[in-house]
Amino acid sequence: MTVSDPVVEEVVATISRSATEIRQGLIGRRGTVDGENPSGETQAEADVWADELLGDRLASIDGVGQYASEERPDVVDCGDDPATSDAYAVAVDPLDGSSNLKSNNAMGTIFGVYDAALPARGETLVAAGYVLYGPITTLVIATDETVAEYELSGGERRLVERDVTVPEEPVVYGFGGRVPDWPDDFRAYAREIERELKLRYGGALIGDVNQVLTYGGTFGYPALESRPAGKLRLQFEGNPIGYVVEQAGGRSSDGERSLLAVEPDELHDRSPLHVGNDELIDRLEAALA
Ligand code: AFP
Repeated sequence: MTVSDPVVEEVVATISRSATEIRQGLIGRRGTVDGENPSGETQAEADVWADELLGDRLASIDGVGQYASEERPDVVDCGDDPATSDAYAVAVDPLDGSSNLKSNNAMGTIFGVYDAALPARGETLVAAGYVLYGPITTLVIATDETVAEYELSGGERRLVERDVTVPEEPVVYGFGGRVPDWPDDFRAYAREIERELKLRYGGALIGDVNQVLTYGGTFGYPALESRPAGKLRLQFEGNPIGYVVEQAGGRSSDGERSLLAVEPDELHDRSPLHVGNDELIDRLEAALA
């Protein structure tokens, strides 16, 4: 099943074809480099390599006017300005969860296709999704038509679910950050959820969100006492994941409103991130009100 917009389909096909190569390329790139990413975090060799590989390929697609990555300080202009043309801007977290590389746990590649110049509100997304490097390499793509899941092998993608929806009954939860760093209102909410659902927290947003899409529940990386904006990046993680979960019938929130409605100031803005079943996000927002 291809995506109807030809430029979006080319972006998705490029990421899909690159995923097998990225997975293979993780071997031998598990160390860290001296540099830091624009968020001040240590970079794995694989972070830099995956960003260069995807950047070159995505920036060369006709119809892609901007490429931006969690690993690069600035937007790369690579075609018509999305602000004044029908070109798209592609934002990528090339390797989400790279600290899981050392421990050989799940990781992902996240992408968002914005019909606007970056930084942009999530409401301007026309497609978003992620590759999950798990036991099987899978690809989830959300458009305004549907959310579909594919298995990837040898650069090909095979459709396994054409209408992914968040299950009605929540089963799992995962909350990031350290418990003593949680604000009291969030901690009270978390204590309720912990008594109702099963803990699933793997340290890579993509692995944890895929649990929520598969079993129902909620994932959150909340505002922290030490970091009121939380840890995760709006353009590269919050918006794409918020779009996927909302298109799958769930909700997203920064604690007050849909992540897709948050107005960014800077390309690397962080935001508290909560996604999952409607009722759980309603309760979260009530707890933080
Ligand atoms: P890394 O890419 O540095 O491993 O960070 C992964 C991440 O951005 C996101 O994928 C996780 O949900 C979150 O950080 C985990 O953060 P903690 O290490 O604080 O639990």
